Amino acid sequence: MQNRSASDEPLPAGLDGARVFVAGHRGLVGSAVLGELEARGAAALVTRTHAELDLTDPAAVRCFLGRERPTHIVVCAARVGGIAANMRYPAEFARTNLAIASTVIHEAWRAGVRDLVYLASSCIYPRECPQPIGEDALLAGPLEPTNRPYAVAKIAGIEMCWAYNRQYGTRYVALMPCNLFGPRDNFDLETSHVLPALLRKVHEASRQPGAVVRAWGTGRPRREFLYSADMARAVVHVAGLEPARLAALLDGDGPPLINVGSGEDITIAELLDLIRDVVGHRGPVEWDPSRPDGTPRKLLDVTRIRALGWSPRVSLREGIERCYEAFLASDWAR
Ligand code: GFB
Repeated sequence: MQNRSASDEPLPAGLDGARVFVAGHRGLVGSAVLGELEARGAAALVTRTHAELDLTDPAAVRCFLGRERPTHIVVCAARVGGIAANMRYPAEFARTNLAIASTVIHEAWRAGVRDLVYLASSCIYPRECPQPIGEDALLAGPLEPTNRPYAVAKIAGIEMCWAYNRQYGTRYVALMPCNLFGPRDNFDLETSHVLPALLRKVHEASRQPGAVVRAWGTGRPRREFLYSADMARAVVHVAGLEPARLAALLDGDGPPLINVGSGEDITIAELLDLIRDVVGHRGPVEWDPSRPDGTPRKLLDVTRIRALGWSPRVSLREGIERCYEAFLASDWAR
């Protein structure tokens, strides 16, 4: 089962007759967005694999957009990873994400694409922020050092969306999701995010009596999680807003930012307990404080997306159950 989606919702009016390019359609979010659009009967969807189109190559992207002429672009493509990947590959995280933003946003405008949804992340906000974090916290303080190159690259993309809206009258919107998870997640233990990593560790320990689950850090940081299919519903909802509602959103003083989250966070230790419960693991757990905790907390203020009419449907427990099902059916479990 991949990306079971909320297909009972109609295609929003703003996407009637749209031709949507989903950039990064094989990733965690991009595959969910594609599934959601297909389930809602979107007629014209355009995709390219990484091998077919390099999104950091302006000439290739120009040629592709000129040929395919999408009306909407959803930018899910990115170089992403968990706390260890961010620390190990800072140059790639900075360079690739900057290049994707600068290429795709600029070429979208050149090709006359009026509507674009750009995905960033809650780690773009300052490390020490009043909680929950409102969209106005952008650039209000120093960033979390473990993911600063990634965050700066994503902030550059947000600023481009805003700048192009102001100078060229485009309607480019940036979504800030909390920590996402779901089918097609990365379960590699050194590069993944915490939820898939712990799901795999707990699964493997549950198959070997007495095996220890080794979790990183202190377990005390708090994180907010959202299931990928719910994120996809948010993307489709925002991409499909009627022009007047979108214009009202973009007319404000601040950047065209919208937080997307469940509205609740839990500690990493609580997350581990929940995962052990879903998997049925009773064995020992050890914490490795030599591994970084990262930011202490990043709970998003989701007032804006709620006011636009979106709310999540999948609870954290149900999401973990679905994700575990997908993991068991994947090559990662072999
Ligand atoms: O999900 P995660 O890797 O990244 O880690 P961030 C979240 C928390 O889980 C940290 C702890 O406190 C980790 O120390 N943790 C415990 C683990 N056990 C594990 C484990 O086995 N693997 C992993 N990966 N973590 C990322 C940013 O930050 O969040 C990205 O680096 C992005 O840029 C993403 O914004 C959403 O939540 O700390």
